[in-house]
Amino acid sequence: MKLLLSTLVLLSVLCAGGLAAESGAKPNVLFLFSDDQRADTIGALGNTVIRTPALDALVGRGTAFTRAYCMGANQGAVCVPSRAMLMSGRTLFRVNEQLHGQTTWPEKFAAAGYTTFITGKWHNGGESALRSFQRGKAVFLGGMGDPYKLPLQDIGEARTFANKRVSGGHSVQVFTDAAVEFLREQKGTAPFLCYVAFNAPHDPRIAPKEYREKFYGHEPPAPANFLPVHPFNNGEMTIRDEALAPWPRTPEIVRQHLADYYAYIEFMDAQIGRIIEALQASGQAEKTIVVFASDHGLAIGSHGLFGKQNLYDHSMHAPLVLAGPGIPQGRRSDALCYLLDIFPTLGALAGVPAPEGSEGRSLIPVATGQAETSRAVILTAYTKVQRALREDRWKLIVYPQINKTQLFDLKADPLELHDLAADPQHAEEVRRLTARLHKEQAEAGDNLPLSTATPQPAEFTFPSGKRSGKVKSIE
Ligand SMILES: [Ca+2]
Repeated sequence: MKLLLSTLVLLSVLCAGGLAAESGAKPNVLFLFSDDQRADTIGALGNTVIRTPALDALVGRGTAFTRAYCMGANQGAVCVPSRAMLMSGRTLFRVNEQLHGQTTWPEKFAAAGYTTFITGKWHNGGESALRSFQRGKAVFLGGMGDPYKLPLQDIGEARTFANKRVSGGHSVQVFTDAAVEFLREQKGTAPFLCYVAFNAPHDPRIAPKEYREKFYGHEPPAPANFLPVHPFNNGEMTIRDEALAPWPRTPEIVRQHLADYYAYIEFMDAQIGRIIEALQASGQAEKTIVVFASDHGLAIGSHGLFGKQNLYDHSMHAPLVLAGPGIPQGRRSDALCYLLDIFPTLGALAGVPAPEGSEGRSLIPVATGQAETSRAVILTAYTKVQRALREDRWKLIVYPQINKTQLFDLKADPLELHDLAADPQHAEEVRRLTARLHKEQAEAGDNLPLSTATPQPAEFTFPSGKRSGKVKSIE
């Protein structure tokens, strides 16, 4: 039965692909990318509090990849390497964060005849932005800040920057206006790649008041894996993102943060609805692959953490949905994958060859049921202080600076609450996964030792008294 289903799905996909091939047209790509959005914040994927009708509709007409991961970061601003990996298809230890000398996927789309356009957050240096897109409007080159006052740039046909003044609007709306304007110009003469990178729901989480008001007195519940304090020193306990709330964390303050976070996602969802409407009005919707993803997740109270500088699922797991020609409708895939697999997937659907060095794999075989798995394991890394390996069932996290290991049975304990590493019953699992982690590190070009002769103190004593009001900017 399963084989028959897979064959039917494959046939319908091949038919859709065949139609595109008959007309000689390459599919358009509308790529919607959010910032710091946990995978558990989409209504159609199981969140009963948040309202995300535009994303829900996308889930309904596409395939949701429910185990997509950011590979991690060599610095606190996890956004930067995540986006560099996305754009190049390269893995963490082989990507250059500014993409120096590394060809990007959008460059290859342009070379294949696509009109390429960017609006929103870039974050990987000006040179690579100009090289990667032919045109851009309201491009935010990097960092963060008040969404009503961001410095934005336009990229002209001559591939130079022109300053743009934000005229009082919210940046998420400004990016949406730019995308809508671009889509209105599209008449089907050339295929397009339209990349829209929102700076939401990244802090400062300033959604318009009417979105925030809906949650006043109706704050979302604290995460089920909420803790007042992380139980040990993970090597990055007091970085800027962690200092956004005082210690010990309380359910009340976490719920206030989540209210702003959910409001910001709902506001962004309304803007995504405007973009989808513009796509439909352009007459191009049938020929357009729509992608929605985020650069990584966020803790917001889970495990006593607030940022994304950790390797728990809430922080490295990201939402990923694809819909359009060549993508099965209304499907879920639990295949393990990386965000850096997105562009190789689009390349496979559009017949665009990979840039040199791209290591990502097309997700089409798992989406269509031709293959059960794409990757057997996911390696994640955070600076020199954390390494993790997840398989279908087991996950190992190692903290080399304190010689600590955690083992989670994700099947029984998806929230990563019960560390089994010290249980003699699971000693063999820890040995096996540690060996596999070493192997994956070697293949990825990561030479960090998993233990140290001079460990740091494992206890974490949180800063007491009034926290400092000024925190260093880390995206
Ligand atoms: Ca981010």
